[in-house]
Amino acid sequence: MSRVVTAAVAQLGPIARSESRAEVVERLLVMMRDASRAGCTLIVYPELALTTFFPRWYMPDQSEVDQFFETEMPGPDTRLLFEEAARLKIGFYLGYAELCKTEQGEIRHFNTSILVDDTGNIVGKYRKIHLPGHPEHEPWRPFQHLEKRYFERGDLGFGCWDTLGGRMGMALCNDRRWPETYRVLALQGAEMIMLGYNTPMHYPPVPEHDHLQGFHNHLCMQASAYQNGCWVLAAAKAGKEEGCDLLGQSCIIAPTGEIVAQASTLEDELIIARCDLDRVKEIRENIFNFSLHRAPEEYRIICETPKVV
Ligand code: ING
Repeated sequence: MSRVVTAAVAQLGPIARSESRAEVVERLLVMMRDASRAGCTLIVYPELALTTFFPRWYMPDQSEVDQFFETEMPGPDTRLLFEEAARLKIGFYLGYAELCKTEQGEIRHFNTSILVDDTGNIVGKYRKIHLPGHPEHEPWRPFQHLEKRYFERGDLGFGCWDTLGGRMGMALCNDRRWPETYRVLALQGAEMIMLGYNTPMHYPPVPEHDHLQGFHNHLCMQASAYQNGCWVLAAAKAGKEEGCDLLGQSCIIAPTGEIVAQASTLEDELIIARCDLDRVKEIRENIFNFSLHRAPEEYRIICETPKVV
């Protein structure tokens, strides 16, 4: 019996700074209902899907920064999403800014994603490991990218969960550019890797690469889907958001590296594909049969040093 998961990727258009959580959740619900009507059992939302991409601004006042974070999940505004998911029997991946307290009462800030099953239960959580950008205000930039200031590096590792008909892995945005992300998940048996992203078209440190944002976006994910034999579901926050142009090109990529569905607008747009999880075998049992062909004893340097030796 084939293991086909009918999956949706919900691209979000711009979220204004003034937009409330409730207004954003309503947009998420519209796409969840569309996905359900199309027979989907899973929907992937973008990174930081509940607010505008606030790391673009330098905010010296931490209480202003904290307004973009969720202190509970589900919370008063997001509970609707969980309830509708359970009613429609559809699971979802959601990216959001997580503010949490340790037992010792210290406050932590993470760029987080959760995996919610089709009964509305949170079955998995991931906290972003590859944080791009810079920690201090850099006024030379037309806009900031202060993820290294506002978030701590994730402390949960890269995880996989058996849910929604397959073995699911999660990542967030810049993680998708690093081959280690997918290999660590694939070595845990991930068959489907979900991720959301907010990617400005303009990259201030190297503006001559701006025209390559779309190419690099798909290059990383297509290569990694193929080299690890897994499905990749990628949801963009897209369009001109608070004056900053964000890349769209949300997509669903097969284990062969082929894009099987792609967004064509910079707005809220649903893309859908029937993902046969057994297709991972075409790759995993042949060209990238890890146990037959990998030589980890030759790769030690990858784990022993963060930089060129
Ligand atoms: N955004 C970007 C990303 O990795 C970036 C950062 C933009 C890197 C443009 C390189 C070029 O897609 C996040 N949120 O990680």
